[in-house]
Amino acid sequence: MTGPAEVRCMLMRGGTSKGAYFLAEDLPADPAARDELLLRIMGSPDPRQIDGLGGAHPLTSKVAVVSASADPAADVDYLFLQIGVDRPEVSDRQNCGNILAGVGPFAVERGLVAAGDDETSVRIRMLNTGERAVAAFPTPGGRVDYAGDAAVSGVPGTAAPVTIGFPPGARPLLPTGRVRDTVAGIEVTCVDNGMPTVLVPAAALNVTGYEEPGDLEEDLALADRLCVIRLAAGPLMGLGDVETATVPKLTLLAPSRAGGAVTTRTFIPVRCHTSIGVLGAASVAAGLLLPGAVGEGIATPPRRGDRVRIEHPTGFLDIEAAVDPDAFPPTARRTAVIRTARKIIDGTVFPRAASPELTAAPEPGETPVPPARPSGGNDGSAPR
Ligand code: NQM
Repeated sequence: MTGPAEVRCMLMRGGTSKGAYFLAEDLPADPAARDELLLRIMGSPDPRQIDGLGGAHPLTSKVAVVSASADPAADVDYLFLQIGVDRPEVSDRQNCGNILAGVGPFAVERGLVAAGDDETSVRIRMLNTGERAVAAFPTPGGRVDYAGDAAVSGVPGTAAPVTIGFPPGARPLLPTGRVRDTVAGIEVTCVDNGMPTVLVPAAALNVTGYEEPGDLEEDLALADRLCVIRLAAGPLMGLGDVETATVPKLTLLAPSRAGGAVTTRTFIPVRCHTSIGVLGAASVAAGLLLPGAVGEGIATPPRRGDRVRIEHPTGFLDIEAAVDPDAFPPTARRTAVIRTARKIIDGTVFPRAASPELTAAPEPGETPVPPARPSGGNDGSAPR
């Protein structure tokens, strides 16, 4: 495939992630041609992504594709794509709430949505899941203002707040239909409040849950157990075979050490997150609010309807979450979060030349090209 020699692109930080934002009309309409082009733009496959925009980590190897929505209930459509770091894979099987934070500002920057005088609110249809979000952010004088005093743990400094509300989704909050499951001999709670997530007590895996992400990634016995749990939980959650998928995520729970509801370490699904995903945190918060879930006895019970503070390796993430645990099945009522986003570069990206040997997906068990550490998922994951 050849594709365009240059593409309009905006590089943005969204929450604790960074990604390349495109108008859908600036990319090939055919998904295979689009994905092949995006691999070349991001510099994948290559553990360093040295020849592209990617930042050599799944949290910085992300793409947002945005277009005006044909749905009258939405202003824009947002498709999230996770670009493999060391594998030539592009996945639309998960959403991303951090990259979502940049979608509203990007839509205004590209003229898809007219800015309000003070603040602009953008209704977003998230194509990965079919769910919706509304993002509100300051636009004084009709221009996006990225400067402000909102702090996000894991991001240096402060920036303008992007307030994101999620109406209840149509997907079941408890994808297995149970508040607890025994998976690979361990009691877990499988929950999906925007991100399919398996909650696992850290102690059940013989870790404290306070370790540094890098130390957890080096624990190969832990990696093996997490892999077994994930592969068994995926089908139970209705996700089918998840061997090459980036979902479900696995979140280890330990008692709070800083006044929050709980401490977390999240695997996405093989690399350990340096903080926690937005929708991942929304799922953890909803899971903690469900009586009988594995967080009981570990988490400090958040009062219903309250802000749930999820601690993570670089601070905390506050989620406004309310569930209706008495409904059958239990449902989420409300979820909201404050993030920040920032335009980093707006311009033209020049994709690496096409070379078939770099973009062909390796057969299972085959070493990715170029030779790189093998990975357990399309997230540029750690050796298995
Ligand atoms: O859960 C990482 C991130 C994410 C996803 C991941 C996210 C979310 O931190 O909404 O934001 O879980 O792969 O960007």
